[in-house]
Amino acid sequence: ATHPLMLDDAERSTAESALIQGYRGQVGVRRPVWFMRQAGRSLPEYRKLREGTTMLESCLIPEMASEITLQPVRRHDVDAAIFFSDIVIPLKLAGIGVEIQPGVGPVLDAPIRSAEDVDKLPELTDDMFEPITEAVKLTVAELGSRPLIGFAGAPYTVAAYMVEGRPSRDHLGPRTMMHNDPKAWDRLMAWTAEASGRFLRAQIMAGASAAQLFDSWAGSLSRTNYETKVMPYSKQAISHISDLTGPTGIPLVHFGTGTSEILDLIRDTGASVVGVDYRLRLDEVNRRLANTPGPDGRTTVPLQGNIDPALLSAQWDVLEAHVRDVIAQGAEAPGHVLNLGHGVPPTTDPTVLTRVVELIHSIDY
Ligand code: 1CP
Repeated sequence: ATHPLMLDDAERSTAESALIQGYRGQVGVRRPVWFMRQAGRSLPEYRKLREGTTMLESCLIPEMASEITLQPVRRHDVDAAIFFSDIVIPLKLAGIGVEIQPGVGPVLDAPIRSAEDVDKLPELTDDMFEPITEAVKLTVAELGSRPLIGFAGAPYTVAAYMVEGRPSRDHLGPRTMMHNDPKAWDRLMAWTAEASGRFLRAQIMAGASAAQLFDSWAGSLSRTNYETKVMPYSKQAISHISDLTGPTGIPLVHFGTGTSEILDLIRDTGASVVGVDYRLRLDEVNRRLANTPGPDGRTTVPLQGNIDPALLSAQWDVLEAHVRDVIAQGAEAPGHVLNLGHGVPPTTDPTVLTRVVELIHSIDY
């Protein structure tokens, strides 16, 4: 009990096998669960530690990023840590003016509007990820064998922020640019693919044992636009780690919201696990994948999701029934790791998350 996570060796290896086995479609020692945005504003210990430090600064101070990553693991006994960082960190590290405005999200000093803007994007290097490498190493040392999940934004979601300059609902800017100035679009997407690919690789090389690509806004695209204007660059980002992934390598989760019409394409970028939002039942997701084999012949794959974040504020019996239903639906897939259908809302009572983890771990597996 001197370990910072206060777990003995047996408990730590339990947690490791649970997640990685879940991602591989094997039944491990317990039913695995973690939450997108499990670190952050729902936790009072996070708000206290962050006082006086901006969001992106906190990501670049290795001791702080590491401590914030560990907080939800200690508190909730989730089966994985997700590295505390942000999808715009590679931009910041490359020297692009970007901040996270409280209550808003990522805001760029100079949005990318033209081919000239794209041409001026800085060069990417491996040493720029030094603070990330250091933070991951510190975190992995503290975690013992409990897995750390590394992540990056997919090229489209990152490009959407770069073109809009801030969060937007309809993503009109990038959706116009991909048709109106396809050459600039291709160069922008090639740049973001490289930035995200290198960011992922840096985290894995420093010790992350799984990875997740977030294409949070892919659902704003038509299937055709996703397939022709976006998917090739998601594949390009993934190609930076393809020597490390594969059936016995690092599991790679590919998550997006509103992806019901492109689930097969989300799988066919090369991910081993499909992350699903709360809009579609997991049994239906599994059916759609079964009916749309990929070029590599794969059909169903292990799924991650999809507890509706809205139900975290519901009465316990309502939430419990929902969690049990999600587990029943997930049983049809060849593997299932519990998560939310999107991030933890900042107003969530963290004791509810702890109770959800306890519930999931208590149900026969
Ligand atoms: O001050 C704060 O606490 C700011 C809130 C915050 C946090 C905690 C932001 C700003 N980013 C983060 C951390 C973060 N971002 C993590 C940490 C690990 C964890 O999950 O615990 C991760 C994985 C991300 C990834 C991220 N950032 C995504 C993909 C996931 C998703 O939610 O769809 C996206 C879209 C972003 C952009 C972003 N950063 C921050 C905000 C509020 C947003 C979204 C803004 C919008 O709605 O467009």
